[in-house]
Amino acid sequence: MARVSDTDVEAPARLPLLDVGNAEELHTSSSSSSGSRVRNVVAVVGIAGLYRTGKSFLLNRLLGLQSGFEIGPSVNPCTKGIWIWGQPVKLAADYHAIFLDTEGLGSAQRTASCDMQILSLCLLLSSCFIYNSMGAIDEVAIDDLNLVLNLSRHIHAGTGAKGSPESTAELARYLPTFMWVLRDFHMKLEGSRGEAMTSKDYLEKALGDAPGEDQHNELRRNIRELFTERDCVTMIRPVTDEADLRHIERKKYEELRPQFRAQVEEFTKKVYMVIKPKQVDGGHVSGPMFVQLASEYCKAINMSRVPVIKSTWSYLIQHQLRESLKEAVIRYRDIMKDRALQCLPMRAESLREVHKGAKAEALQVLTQASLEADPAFQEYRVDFRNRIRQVFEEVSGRNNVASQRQCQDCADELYRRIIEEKLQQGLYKGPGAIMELMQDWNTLQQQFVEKTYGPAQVDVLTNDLFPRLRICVEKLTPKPPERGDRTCTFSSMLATGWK
Ligand SMILES: Nc1nc2c(ncn2[C@@H]2O[C@H](COP(=O)(O)OP(=O)(O)OP(=O)(O)O)[C@@H](O)[C@H]2O)c(=O)[nH]1
Ligand SMILES: [Mg+2]
Repeated sequence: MARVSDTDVEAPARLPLLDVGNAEELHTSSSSSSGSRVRNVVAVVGIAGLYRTGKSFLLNRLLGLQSGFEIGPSVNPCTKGIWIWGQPVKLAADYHAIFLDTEGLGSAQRTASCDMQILSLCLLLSSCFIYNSMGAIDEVAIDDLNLVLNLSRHIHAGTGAKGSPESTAELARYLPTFMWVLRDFHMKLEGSRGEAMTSKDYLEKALGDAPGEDQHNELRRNIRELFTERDCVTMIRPVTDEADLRHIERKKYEELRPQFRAQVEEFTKKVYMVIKPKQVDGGHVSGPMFVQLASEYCKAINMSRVPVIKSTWSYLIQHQLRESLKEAVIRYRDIMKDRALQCLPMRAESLREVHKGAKAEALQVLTQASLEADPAFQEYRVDFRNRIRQVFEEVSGRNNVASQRQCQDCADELYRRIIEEKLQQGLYKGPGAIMELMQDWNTLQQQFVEKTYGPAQVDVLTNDLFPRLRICVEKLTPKPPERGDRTCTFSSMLATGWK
């Protein structure tokens, strides 16, 4: 089973994701960017429930810790806003789980509307939602969860036509797996005829319609319809002694009641089994998108708007794709700068190789948010191709200029040193003059090819050096005295011999 991650052991353990201000407005905390350290896909485990019911303690146990998220010993609410565990748990190479601890619901310090916002946000952000409550699932417990009944008034899926009422089923598509944890549960799980029952059977039974309880049945139906993937676990009290219970984090895990530990381990196993990547509309949510999502939902809530999942998500996808495209082009540019621009001139094939490598690395940046399945991705892919083509053409152009300069300088230097000086000193003479010139030309050509790179090589050779050679040959060739007696011309020379 996965345990506390090795992604960033230096990271502070718990960090605020969302603060609740004095006017109960929501702020995304600056340290929330910790979530964006995970570039890949995330699973999000969120816990919510009434205040002072051991939520933070339980979340710590999911992380294999006795103290992690803050646990308070008094009656005063302890967790405020929404907190994130700063060290994501690695589930696979490119897949991490992040954990959200939320402020308890129902405290005297908050209004029902603020509770609703915290619950909505936790539901919207999680892929596995743990609902924590004390004791059995009775009418009180169902009542306590009645906030869920109002959920569709506080969140819109945004799938239906504008203005048309939204069905519970539409919203359910966007809701996480639901795990109801019953704390201090000491009853025996058995059916009416004494048959053994699993905790899931118990949940299903408790959520079934009861005759003559129309109002509660509506709540039950709502819970059933909203959370189609659901399960339940029960736990006894972790310790029997009240004083120990108050400072539970000070006790060693091994000192907790064995049955409680077995139940916690069963619960942990279940959570890690049902945990799944956070998805919206089939698109996976990456760390940075998760932080953005939290921020956009907060903005909507603060502006007294109802967060609309679908439009927030498409806005975020566009935003993320724009960011990924920008980063990908920067990565391509940086690689081309380091591996090409610093080394100009280069052979055209070498430049193409560098381009291929840079493009592959940049493509990884473009796809790291795992949004390839989104229809908008193709558009950005085309844009990416065009932009890197532009950069490549720019680098190729600079390679041409650098190559031209290098080839020209080299051609001038070699020609002056190997041929021109000898020509001026009249050292090519007699019948062997042309032959000697051709030997020097071979040396020049060999050195030129060794010392120069890039696309201008052939151009300088054919359009600069060859004409110079032709002029030399013509200078050294005596004028043909008679028609038909052409001892040596440039073209006959090419036919006879030099490479
Ligand atoms: N009865 C009981 N108390 C528990 C259990 N687990 C933890 N506690 C105690 O409950 C108190 C609150 O624990 P927390 O984990 O801070 O509870 P919380 O739900 O996160 O509290 P808020 O953040 O204030 O909503 C502490 O004194 C814990 O020792 C449990 O299973 N049963
Ligand atoms: Mg807490």
